[in-house]
Amino acid sequence: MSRILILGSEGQIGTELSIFLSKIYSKSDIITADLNKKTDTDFKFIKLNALSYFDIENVVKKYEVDDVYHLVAVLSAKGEADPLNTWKVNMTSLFNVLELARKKLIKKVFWPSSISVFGDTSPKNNTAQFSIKEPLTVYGISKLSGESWCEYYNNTYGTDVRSIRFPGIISSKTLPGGGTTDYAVSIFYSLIKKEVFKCFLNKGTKLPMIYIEDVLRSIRMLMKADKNTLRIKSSYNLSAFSFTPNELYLNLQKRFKNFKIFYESDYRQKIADSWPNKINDNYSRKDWGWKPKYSFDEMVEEMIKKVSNKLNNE
Ligand code: AKB
Repeated sequence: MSRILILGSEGQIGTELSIFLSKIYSKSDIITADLNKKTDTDFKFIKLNALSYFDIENVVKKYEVDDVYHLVAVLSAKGEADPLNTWKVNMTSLFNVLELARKKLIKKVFWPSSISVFGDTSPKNNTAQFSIKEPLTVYGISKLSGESWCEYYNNTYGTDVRSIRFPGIISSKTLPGGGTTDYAVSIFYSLIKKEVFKCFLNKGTKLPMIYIEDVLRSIRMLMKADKNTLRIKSSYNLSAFSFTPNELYLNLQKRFKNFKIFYESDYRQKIADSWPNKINDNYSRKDWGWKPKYSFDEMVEEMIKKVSNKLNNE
């Protein structure tokens, strides 16, 4: 069994990944790390800045870490407020982990990329693994560059770094911080709180999305796969379902008749408009058997249950 380190453990993916992996690994083999502890989980927690190579190296050596899940990132919308800092955070933290792997201090790395690597010149529908990529945001530029570096480390040093281009992630434990797809999470909070929802994207903006359970499963499947079957050394396209704000609203309104929405798009509209409507994930399906479990409807049902429970227990 490997010992794992989750960097960015208190974020949207990290808070759920640690719990998910604790069903596979023994709890004592999971080390979580972030700038600050935000959740009430009782995993071993290290306060750490992923920009410091030596801080990560010390943890890796002290706890004899095998695999690192590197989830630290400034997302697409927030990233635009301070482009140079976004570049610094997203790239320096990645290099720190890639260097640990190159030096053979760790065995395997997982690093998430995103649909933000695509841009206005990419095909909108059925966007393929190797479609044109001209990202609009600093976040997208950092993810695309990061993908190339992962591929470089894989090819040049034999580093085992694996990556997935995630669509918008819908989850209930921790709110995503500063993404363009965040409306699809916050809408559930407005619904349960009986508030009118103000949507920052236009009603017809179709985007690829995925439910967190499928995100966790995909990470596990890719990390478990035989390295020799993985043809993509940069990052794998991944798909689950796509919908517009209006389709999500109508789905919710079917169940909650009085729920109201209004649309007031802002700077995030331009970012969303540059992203694909639907992703082609043939390489993931062929190379490591990817198939999503959650449909749009199932995600909606789960989110209503989970967000209701969460708010009732607050
Ligand atoms: C964002 O909106 O920035 C993220 C993403 C799609 O990578 N959720």
